[in-house]
Amino acid sequence: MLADFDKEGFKKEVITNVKTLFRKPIEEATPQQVFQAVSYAVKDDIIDRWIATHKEYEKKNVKTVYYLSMEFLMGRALGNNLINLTYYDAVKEALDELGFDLNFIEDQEPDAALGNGGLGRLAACFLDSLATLGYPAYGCGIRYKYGMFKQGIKDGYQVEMPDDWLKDGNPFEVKRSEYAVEVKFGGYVRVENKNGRNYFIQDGYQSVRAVPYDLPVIGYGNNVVNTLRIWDAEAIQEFCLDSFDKGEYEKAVEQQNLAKTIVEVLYPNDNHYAGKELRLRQQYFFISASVQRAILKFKELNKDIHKLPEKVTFQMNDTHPTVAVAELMRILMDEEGLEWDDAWDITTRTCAYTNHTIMAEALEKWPIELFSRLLPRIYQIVEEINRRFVLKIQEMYPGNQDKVKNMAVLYDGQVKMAHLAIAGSYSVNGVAALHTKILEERELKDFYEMRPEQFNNKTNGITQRRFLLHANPLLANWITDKIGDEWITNLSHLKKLKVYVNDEKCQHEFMNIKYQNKIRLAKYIKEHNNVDVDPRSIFDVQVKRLHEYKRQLLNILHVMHLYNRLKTEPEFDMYPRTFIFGAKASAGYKRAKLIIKLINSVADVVNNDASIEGKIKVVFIENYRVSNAEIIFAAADVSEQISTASREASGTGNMKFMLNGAPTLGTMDGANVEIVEEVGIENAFIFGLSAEEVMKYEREGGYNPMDIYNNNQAVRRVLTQLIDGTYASDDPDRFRDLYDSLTKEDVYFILKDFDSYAEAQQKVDKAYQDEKGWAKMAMLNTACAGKFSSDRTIEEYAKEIWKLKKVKVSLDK
Ligand code: 26W
Repeated sequence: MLADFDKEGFKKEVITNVKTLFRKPIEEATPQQVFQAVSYAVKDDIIDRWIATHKEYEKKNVKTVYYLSMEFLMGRALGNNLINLTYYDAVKEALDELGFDLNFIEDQEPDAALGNGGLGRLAACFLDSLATLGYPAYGCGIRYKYGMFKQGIKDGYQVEMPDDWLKDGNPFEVKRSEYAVEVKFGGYVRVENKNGRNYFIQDGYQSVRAVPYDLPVIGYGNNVVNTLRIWDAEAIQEFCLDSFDKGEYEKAVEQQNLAKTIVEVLYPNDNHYAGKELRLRQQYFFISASVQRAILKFKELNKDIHKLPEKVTFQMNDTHPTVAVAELMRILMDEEGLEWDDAWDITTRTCAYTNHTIMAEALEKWPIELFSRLLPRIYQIVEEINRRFVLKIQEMYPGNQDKVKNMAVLYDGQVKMAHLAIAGSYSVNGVAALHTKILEERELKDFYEMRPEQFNNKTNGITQRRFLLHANPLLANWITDKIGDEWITNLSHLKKLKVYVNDEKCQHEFMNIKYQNKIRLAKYIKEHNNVDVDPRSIFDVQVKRLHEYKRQLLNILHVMHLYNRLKTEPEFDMYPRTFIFGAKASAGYKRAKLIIKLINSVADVVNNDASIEGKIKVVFIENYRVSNAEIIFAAADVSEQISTASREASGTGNMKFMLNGAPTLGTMDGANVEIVEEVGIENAFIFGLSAEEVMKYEREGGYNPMDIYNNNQAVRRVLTQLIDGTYASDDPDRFRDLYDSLTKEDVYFILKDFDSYAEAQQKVDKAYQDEKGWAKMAMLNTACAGKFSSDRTIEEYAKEIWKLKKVKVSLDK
């Protein structure tokens, strides 16, 4: 796929852009300005494809998926756009000739961090795959002014700083004022009878203008450019400065403030529902805008609204966009004039729902009082959905009050968003085989029994374009040398690498690439954390959101245990290991923040103890995010995926490590199960309770952690060190909360799994010292990663849920 790239023209355009944007010759431009100028030049190349793609979609009147998501964790755009345009190397060369290093220019771009973690990054990978496969799709979300907070580490503690990602402007976005729509909040519903039909009219409301900004999503080498549409809020009435009428003035200011607050900031909670009114406002804001716009677009090309399900699917990314069900009903009835049954039939053939978590504290349940006050018309519709749904339950299970209690949309004074999503959708899917099984057999059992055909699994995936081709150019080139470049758009080709895993020369090459990537990461760590790490040590990595169920605490307790052994067992030896952590904790999640402090406190002690001769290093990488993740995955030797079995719906970091040749050290949880299936259990380090075992303990009221405390000296020792000042000499009680949580309940089975984890860790130590064996294992992980491409996932969604057709786009010259 040779790109028709005009290098000289491009160079000229960069120079011109610097001049027109910044009134400067390029020699005087700052790196940020060069980044802007380069991005605008690249955007020029994107625009024609973008227009051509949408022209083709319109011409063919294609079915389109609207991926509705509160979060899109896109990371940086420039490098990825160049990769997918297949211009990366050519632009690198052009910039070299202008005296700039492309990598350095890429580093000037702030991450678009409009997401928390797994769910948001999955949405970003899906957009990449949709465009690459040529499927018509929009991502619909919010243009948060502030994305995921920037994390600093001060004195070992996390501090949060605002992420002002738009401060220099976003060169790739296009504001589309012509597509603005109005979104209404509050007020009351008035009924008006016209020609014998009741019309419901919202009055006395406050409203905002939703204005879309479009970002291009570029398919790999296929001229397709899809759209990520993120909504900004503006006041309906322009602020009228010369209005001295007090009432008018206040109203104008109020509207401005309402608009400003709605899109101000991404809620930094991951897997934890906080029930904030502003969050519900955000949800309705972007859903109402997206659904209104989608219907208007549909009507441009189609006459009969009944055909909507043939042309549109709204895929709801978790329950956050679930008001879409009621909003679509509202539009179909109040604006299109359909009767309930007709509208409901269309809605339930248009909406589909993905569940991403079984964590009870993540379930969204809005108090009816709040919901009905903020969204009076939507609430009426939800009430009617509930009334009819409950009737259906009673019809199927006469006299069974438990079923109603477990499944109703409205219960206990709350609107249960998951129940609304299931009632209003034709498809409900989990994100890994084990997760879907748990949904069917436990979490959503009653719904599954009522309508089993509605349920399906779509195991998550990741895009190899970002997480191998862009993140790990050395390995990408090596793979292409060996098996050609088809893996870029068909990852199953990686299995051709299997013939090389016993070849010593290949093993050397592969491990040497890993070593080069470890040097790159070591340099990053030195620059950003000022810690020296030895690239010859094992890089053992756990990077993900900080959450008790993900068990970073198990990892650091084990580090404390290893340190104890080095200090007290003269015959104990281990291969040098660098334990690398990266994690943001929700700002209000105290225990998670304390775990970060513990990791840093252990680092302080261990890293500065010369007596252990550098056998253990602990590093906490500040501000873990998509852009540094790319460097981290490429450099990892060991992938820590150690969640309590049954808790991690899928995980996607596990797949990124695997693709980059790092074996999994993990529990049989989420997609780890499928990773082991692909690579073979002998090429992973599996430990701990199974999901079945965990769930059995839970049914029986938990287990007693004191049994382990009393019988396991190593565990007792590290627990005692949590409260004796070993890692908190200035305040020995600092970590008491962690001690208490482990000894009283240990709801995440950390002590229960400790021995099994330590044993698996010993196996890692031994396995790594067998150089050839390790190289083979690492290569097999890469070779067997084919299944975990988001291209595979999206093909499954497109065929089985969305029924989309691929579109080809050519550029008329
Ligand atoms: C309402 C607060 C809230 C915020 C975010 C609740 C739930 C969430 C997300 C659903 C949490 C999340 O990111 N879940 C992760 O989704 C990934 C993609 O499917 C999975 O790989 C992870 O296992 C799952 O934790």
